[in-house]
Amino acid sequence: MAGPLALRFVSSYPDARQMPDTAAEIALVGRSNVGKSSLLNALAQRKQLARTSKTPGATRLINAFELGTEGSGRWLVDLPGYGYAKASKAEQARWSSMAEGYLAHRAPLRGVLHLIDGEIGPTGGDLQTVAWLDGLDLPVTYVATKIDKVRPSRRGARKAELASKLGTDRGAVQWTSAAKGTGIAELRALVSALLHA
Ligand SMILES: Nc1nc2c(ncn2[C@@H]2O[C@H](COP(=O)(O)OP(=O)(O)OP(=O)(O)O)[C@@H](O)[C@H]2O)c(=O)[nH]1
Ligand SMILES: [Mg+2]
Repeated sequence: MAGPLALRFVSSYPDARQMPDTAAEIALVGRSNVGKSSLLNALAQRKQLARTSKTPGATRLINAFELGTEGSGRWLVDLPGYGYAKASKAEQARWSSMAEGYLAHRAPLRGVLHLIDGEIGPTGGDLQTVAWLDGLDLPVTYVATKIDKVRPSRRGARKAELASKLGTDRGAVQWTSAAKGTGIAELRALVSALLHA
C-alpha cells in the first residue's frame, strides 16, 4: 500500500496567472470546511502542512505543494473553498474567481479531486460546481470526506444516496476519513498516478 506522500509547501498565490510553469498539477476542490486541507495533511501524514480550521475559510489563497524531489514540478494544489456563507459577498466573489480562474485556465492541470462531505452529502453549491466542472475538459474524481462521522450501520445507504445525487455510480466515489486514515492509501496511489501520467 502507498506510504505517505512526500509533499512540500512551495508557495501561495492570489492569482493563477502568477504561478510558474510546472510539469503536472492536481487540484483539491470543494466547499469550505469539507476537509480539503485535512485530506492533504493525511496524504502527507503531516499534521500542519496545510492550515486547517473548524471555522470555514481557512484557505484563502491558492496553495501549492510539490510531490517528490525538489523541482519535480508535480504539484498538488489546495484551493480556497466555495460557499462560506459568513464571508462577505466581496470576499466570496474573490475566492471564487481565484479558484475558477485557476481551474478554467491552468495549462498543467491534469485533474481535479472534488471533495463532498460524506456526512451531509452534496449541497446545492456542490451540485452547481459539479455542473460547472462538467463544462471543463478535466477528469474529476469524487472524494467523500469524514466517513468516520457516518454511523457504520448507515454507511451502505449513505454511499448509494451520495453517488445517486452526484449522478454517478457507487464505485466511482472514493470514501475517506482524514481523521481515521480510511481510504487514504488508495488516494495516495491515485494522486501519485495522476501526477506521473
Ligand atoms: N471527523 C472528521 N473531521 C474532519 C475530517 N477532515 C476534516 N475534518 C474537520 O473539518 C474541519 C475543516 O477541515 P479543513 O481541512 O480545514 O477544511 P477545508 O476544506 O480545507 O476548508 P477551507 O480551507 O475553509 O476551504 C476541521 O475542523 C477538520 O478537523 C475527517 O476526516 N473527519
Ligand atoms: Mg483549507
